[in-house]
Amino acid sequence: MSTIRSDFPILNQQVHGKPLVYLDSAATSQKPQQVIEALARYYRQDNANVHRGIHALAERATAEYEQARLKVARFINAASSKEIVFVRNATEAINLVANAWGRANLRPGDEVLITQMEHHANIVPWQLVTQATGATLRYAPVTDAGELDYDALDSLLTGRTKVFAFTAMSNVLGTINPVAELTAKAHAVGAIAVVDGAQSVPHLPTDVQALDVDFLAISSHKMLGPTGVGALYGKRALLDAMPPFMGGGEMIREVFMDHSTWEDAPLKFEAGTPAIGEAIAFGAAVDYLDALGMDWVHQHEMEITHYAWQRLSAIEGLRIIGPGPERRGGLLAFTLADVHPHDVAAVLDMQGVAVRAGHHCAQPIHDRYGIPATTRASFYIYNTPEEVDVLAAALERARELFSF
Ligand code: C6P
Repeated sequence: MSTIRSDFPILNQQVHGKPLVYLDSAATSQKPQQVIEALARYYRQDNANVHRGIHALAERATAEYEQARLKVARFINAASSKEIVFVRNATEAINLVANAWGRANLRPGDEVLITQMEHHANIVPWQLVTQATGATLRYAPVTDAGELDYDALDSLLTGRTKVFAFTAMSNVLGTINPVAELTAKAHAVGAIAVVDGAQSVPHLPTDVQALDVDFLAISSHKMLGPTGVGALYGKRALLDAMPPFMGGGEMIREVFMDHSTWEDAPLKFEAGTPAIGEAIAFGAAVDYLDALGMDWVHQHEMEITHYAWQRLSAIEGLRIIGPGPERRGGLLAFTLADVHPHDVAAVLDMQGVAVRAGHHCAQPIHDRYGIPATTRASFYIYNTPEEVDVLAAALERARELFSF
């Protein structure tokens, strides 16, 4: 653990006179030296535009950019790197599918099914595309225990369903959804499965071929990589059949006055100059996680989460929302009596503990439980049980301060 922590220089600092305890990796993870160095090295040595120049720097930048695409493809076991589109983040990945696939395939009478536990990134793009196409948006409900309601889900998946879009892991409940099973249910009614992997890919082994998902959205910044880059995995046949989402340089084959023709996927979806250095550093983040092994990553988080569950459940007035620790990923969102989550987070911050408070861009799931907001602690490879002890002590301090 001390070797891992020494790779993250940012963790070694004091906040308000206390050692930083960073428990906000679900919002964005910290970056190891190796990733920071990959980004700096690119700008120091290789900076050039990709797929355009014929000089040495341009060739190096292009090779490294394409190498990063290959690393991401291997990380999720895609059949080919042509199935990886570099985008800005998971949000853009889902918008790409909703716009490119959705606008070409959805008609009045069709249905898009999402779930009540989605992040706004997997709600709003579907609201926009169903409004534009005349299709109908439906929601699969969530049980009191924070799981999908499978009976309701089965009745909502019908021959009218063209898209079933769901998160692999909720950023509020922590629920890990059975992606292969849900994908099979979508395919059984002829729908495509669009999976939001923003919270799962950084934390769990992912094999898109075994899961058989049609699309998977990924953010680099939640898995040790830089902001400004993410990936959309899409099955080759689907990407090939889709029209582009944005037009411009890089994505065309030929441009005439009255029409244009497109590059093959993935370039067809990468209009304009991409985040080159960030994509290369994303590749370095994948290398880092590969070296640790995703089974280890998951195991480590499970241990911390079980421990945190046990410590936090013992705090009077604290209510964790979502399923038990054996059915969730590495995060806990909770309420503390009727203290506003922002006040809880502010007290924790004074103890050096960084957590997130608010609706975490997932208002419908908070509405489901009749609460406007929660405080959320989220864990990653660099967190330790001792940090959970600091969190628990800081929450006890909050209890004293708000005297209940
Ligand atoms: N959730 C959180 O604090 P972007 O912003 O595009 O990188 O990721 C969007 C996104 C999509 N799906 C899920 C399940 C997510 O959790 C997120 C991002 C952060 O929970 C920031 S709002």
